[in-house]
Amino acid sequence: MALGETVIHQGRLLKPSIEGNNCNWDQALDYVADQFSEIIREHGPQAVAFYVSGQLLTEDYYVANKLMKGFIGSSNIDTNSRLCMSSSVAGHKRAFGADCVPGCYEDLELADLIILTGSNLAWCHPVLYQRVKAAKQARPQLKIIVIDPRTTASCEIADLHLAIKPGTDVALFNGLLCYMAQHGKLNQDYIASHTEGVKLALSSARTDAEELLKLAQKTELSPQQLTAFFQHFADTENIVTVYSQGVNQSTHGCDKVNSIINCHLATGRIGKPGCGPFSVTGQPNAMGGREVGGLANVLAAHMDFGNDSHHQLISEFWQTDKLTKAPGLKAIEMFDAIDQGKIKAVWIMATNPAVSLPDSKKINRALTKCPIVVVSDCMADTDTTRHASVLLPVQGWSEKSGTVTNSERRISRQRRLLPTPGEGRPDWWIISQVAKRMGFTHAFNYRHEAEIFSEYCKMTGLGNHGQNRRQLNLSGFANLTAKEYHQLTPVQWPVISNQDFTTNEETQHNKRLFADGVFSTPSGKAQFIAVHSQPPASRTTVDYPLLLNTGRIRDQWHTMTRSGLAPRLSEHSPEPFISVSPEDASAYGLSHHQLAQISSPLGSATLHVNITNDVRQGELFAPIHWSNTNTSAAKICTLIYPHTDTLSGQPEFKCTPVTIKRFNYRSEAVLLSTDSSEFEPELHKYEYWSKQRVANGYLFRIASLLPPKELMLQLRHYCYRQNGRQLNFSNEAKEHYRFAAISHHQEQQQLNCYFWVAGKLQHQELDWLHAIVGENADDTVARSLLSGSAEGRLRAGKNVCACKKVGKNTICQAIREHQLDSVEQISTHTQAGTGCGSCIGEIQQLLSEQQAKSPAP
Ligand SMILES: Nc1nc2c(c(=O)[nH]1)N[C@H]1C(S)=C(S)[C@@H](COP(=O)(O)OP(=O)(O)OC[C@H]3O[C@@H](n4cnc5c(=O)[nH]c(N)nc54)[C@H](O)[C@@H]3O)O[C@H]1N2
Ligand SMILES: Nc1nc2c(c(=O)[nH]1)N[C@H]1C(S)=C(S)[C@@H](COP(=O)(O)OP(=O)(O)OC[C@H]3O[C@@H](n4cnc5c(=O)[nH]c(N)nc54)[C@H](O)[C@@H]3O)O[C@H]1N2
Ligand SMILES: [Mo]
Repeated sequence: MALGETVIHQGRLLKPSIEGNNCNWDQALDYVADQFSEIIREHGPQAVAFYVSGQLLTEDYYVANKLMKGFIGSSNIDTNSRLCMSSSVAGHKRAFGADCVPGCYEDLELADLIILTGSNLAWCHPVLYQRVKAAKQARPQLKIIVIDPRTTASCEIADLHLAIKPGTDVALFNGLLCYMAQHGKLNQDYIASHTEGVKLALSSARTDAEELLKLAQKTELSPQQLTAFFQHFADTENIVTVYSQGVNQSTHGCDKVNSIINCHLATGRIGKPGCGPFSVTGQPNAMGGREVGGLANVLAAHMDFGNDSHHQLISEFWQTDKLTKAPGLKAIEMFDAIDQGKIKAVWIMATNPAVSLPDSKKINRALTKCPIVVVSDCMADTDTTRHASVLLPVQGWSEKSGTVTNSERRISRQRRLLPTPGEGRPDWWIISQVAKRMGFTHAFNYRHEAEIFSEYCKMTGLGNHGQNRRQLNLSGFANLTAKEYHQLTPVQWPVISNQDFTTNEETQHNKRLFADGVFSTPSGKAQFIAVHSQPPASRTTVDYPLLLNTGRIRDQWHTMTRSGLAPRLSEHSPEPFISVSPEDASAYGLSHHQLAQISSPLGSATLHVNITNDVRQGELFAPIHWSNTNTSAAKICTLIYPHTDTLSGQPEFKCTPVTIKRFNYRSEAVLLSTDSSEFEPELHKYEYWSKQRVANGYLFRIASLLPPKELMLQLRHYCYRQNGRQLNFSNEAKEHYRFAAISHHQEQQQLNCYFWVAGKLQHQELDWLHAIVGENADDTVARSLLSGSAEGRLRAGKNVCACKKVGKNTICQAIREHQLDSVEQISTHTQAGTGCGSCIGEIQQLLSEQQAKSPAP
């Protein structure tokens, strides 16, 4: 709902450039093609790489993969999906013989038990979550179990929350498998007819997790909790286990995935309505990328390295003799090779690795050293574009056109809605242009994305029959006309004949895979994988006794290059924070909202302390979103070790040993400005700063070792240059200094610049500041600025509902004044929660707080 605020021209990359100098497209494309060709000539195809992303469209992805694997003749194309889904990919392939999600979203509505493990669905898949919530409201017998070391917003609808010890999921699911076996709950018919390997899997599970008390110790759950979980599973027919990064992003991510799949296979809970293991994908097109070969270890269209027939089919189809024969470097290995100088040119598309890959210092060093760094992005200034030797402006969402695939194998069209600012071009066009200039004209002569799509669909049909049948089959689309492509409505694959996309949804046969119990393995049987729990790669030590977990917050997307543009989205969590349990806070002498420094042996970050019971003692949680473009030191990947799962290559992002200490400063400031260009170059002087987009400008927070008066003098130095009438307020005794510059603008007073310096500011009480920069600085505003406390309409408080812009104080006041006692009533009175609904948990919490303060008579 906030996308509208992000499709703005501000901050966009508008022109191609080489080494910082603007150029035209021909120059840029020639340069990239020449540099890549020259490096390949001199050092071979292994000396170049593409690092791509689940935010490319399928057509972009297909062309990038075709160029690298098919024509450059190297497999060094990997994607940020390596950080996201690769453990699920490997887990699926081990169990099913192919990377397939068996079920569909409807299964969530048909299930009687949904297990959410390592998934904060409420914040990360809010639309799906609303669907689950509505299903539960309609059918209260639908039970929800959340397995997550943290208490998350998803726990709002949970009947049971298992705050598991991080990394012990394999033991938990092995325990479940043992319980099912002990209680005669295995589906012996299904096991016998459709699976292989149960004996080994069971014996491994038994040595790992048979004894309840030991399992309780291992997982740090109580025997009662464990039994409750096992019994729910045993007693319920239709179960879906939804999993995401708490499972995948682990040094034993694949084992975690297979431990879940084992339980579904052992009980036959797969391939039928309301059942199945369900990996929910992260990015809009992480699934599409997996299908067209975006990962370094697979070929396009679910064909495999090492399969001669696949190799021949693709070579003939693409008319190439250069098709690569062996897997390439996975993301972490790829950046190691760049760091070691083995890769001399890298092209980064639609991802921001300087922020999102572990061990940021190494990534920055690698990108600094690498002779040619081409970056295709829609935004001008990111941590990664800062390293670019060539910058290529692309079309972003709303401007680009193509297809994406979601978690339930559903392909949808993404259509062009808005004109592209500047000279942005589609990613597929840029790649094809470079390919042609490298001499591969015949294979990259695309005029329209529809041509690429139908070529890819044809490819999925190659040799796809009989014994060699692959699930991923889009042959039904092979002869799609441009008009049909344009009008395509969302459809699940496989699409084998054109009836698959012309018949209506209800009669479609492709909703679920493996319904016939036939899998994509050589024997046609699903494979149990014997797994045994193992501790995460890095363990706490005396110096680094706490475990750092990282993940997402409700209102930001990844590295914030786009979501950070929307003022209302940054109000939910305006600053980077670290969640700490009350026990640890007191042990480490930390207070709420104070700054703290968190360190691992690789680096450190400075964040605001958020004391909360939501994290377990000994564990910390920090969001992944902030970068060097919007904070001094909150890029959390700086601390994270590049330990990976040996099979999938996926890094362990959720389990880093760290330590924490309070960060002492002498002064703090907030600074509001409509135009921050004068001020930003000076920010590096301050020990801590963060930058937040607010309506009509920016809000900076600063902490410094300078005394307050000194900090005030420095800030005033920049702010004096701002237009308008200048107002100074100071209280020397309290060391509080406030300053405002207000100008006349079309009959109105407008606030251009404001700061407030003190030894310590009460940030929680400053939410009202977000709304006033660039706004009509009427008497209410001026008085508030002067006194430093919100008056009148400024009292609405922190935005709780981002969609309808309803503040915390407005909600609390409505509860008190109208004696409201349900979220529905609050929504009716204030409109809060009537947008996307992802704030309903918070509204419920506010209601409970208010009720606790003044219980109903
Ligand atoms: N708002 C928002 N939504 C997003 C994104 C975003 O940036 N912002 N990004 C999208 C992307 S690309 C992705 S991949 C998805 C990710 O979606 P999720 O996977 O749901 O999100 P995360 O916050 O990364 O992690 C999920 C949970 O795993 C828990 N966890 C940590 N360690 C363990 C463990 O050992 N075991 C278990 N069982 N749980 C553990 C964490 O505490 C966390 O609550 O979100 C997508 N949706
Ligand atoms: N510590 C920690 N680190 C993590 C994670 C974690 O849980 N913890 N999660 C990991 C996961 S699951 C993921 S998916 C990654 C995400 O990490 P990234 O992929 O690095 O994050 P984004 O901010 O989505 O980067 C996308 C970039 O592409 C640009 N862009 C947007 N649209 C387009 C387009 O159409 N074309 C092009 N060429 N560019 C475009 C954006 O401006 C932005 O710069 O982070 C990973 N890193
Ligand atoms: Mo992701």
